[in-house]
Amino acid sequence: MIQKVPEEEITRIIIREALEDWIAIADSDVIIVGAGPSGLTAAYYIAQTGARTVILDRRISPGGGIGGGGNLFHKIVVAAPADEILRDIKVNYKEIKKGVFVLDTAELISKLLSSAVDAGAKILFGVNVEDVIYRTDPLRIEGVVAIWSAIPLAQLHIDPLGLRARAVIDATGHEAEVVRIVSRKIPEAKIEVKGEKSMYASMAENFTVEYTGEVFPGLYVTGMAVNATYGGPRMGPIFSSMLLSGRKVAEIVIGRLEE
Ligand code: 48F
Repeated sequence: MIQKVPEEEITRIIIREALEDWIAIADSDVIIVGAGPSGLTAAYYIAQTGARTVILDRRISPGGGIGGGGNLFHKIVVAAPADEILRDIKVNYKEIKKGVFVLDTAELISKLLSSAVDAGAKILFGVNVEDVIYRTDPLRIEGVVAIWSAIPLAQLHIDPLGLRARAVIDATGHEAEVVRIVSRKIPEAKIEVKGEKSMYASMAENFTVEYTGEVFPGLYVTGMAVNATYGGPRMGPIFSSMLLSGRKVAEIVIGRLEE
């Protein structure tokens, strides 16, 4: 027999424990917006240092664009040196030729997710980031403004909640949503989002890693959001730069937190 747990007790456990987490994340070291490959990789390396790391994703499933593979074929290609990261998170892969690897989408999602969680990152689903918190003198980003994703979908007029963080990472993918918000709502930040260009896989991969970093004080960008921000091409289902960009932004943010 399975032990009986009355309905009201299940409800109280869920609400009490979830609220404890929300009270803690009202003030974090790092908030990452987006649980795709770049955001999860960044969370894995940052959380290992003991920094209080939170990922918010508007969907109720992890992995962002990983699950779609290439046109729904369940494989992802990765090129060297991103295989270092695959080994860090213990993903099984096949080496097709020197420096070119292929792996299953489900395995990449599950290993990235479990590695980030085991490192100590808190991942919350169904949370939409719709704005940022900013400060002047000096002008900087100091957090995000979030609301359950179901609320804007239902077109309800409900005020969101502000969550403070020492660093905010935009890992929202092709739309660079957080950077776009800053560009639109804080004109004195003088940020222009150039928008992503058409496909040129090898150029795109190097572009992503090269331009990964701080876009504005307190705001960092990783993954496809880099290409959208700075006008780089797309690369399709080769994910080396998503992983390497996640690791690079982690190294930059860890350095800043130590300053
Ligand atoms: O799109 P996504 O996977 O971003 P990524 O890490 O990786 C891109 C690749 O998947 C692929 C590619 C590489 O070859 O081109 O597309 O750059 O994951 C972004 C995640 O952010 C969430 C979204 O639901 C997705 O899971 N997201 C986007 N905007 C918001 C958000 C927002 N405003 N609030 C919360 N979550």
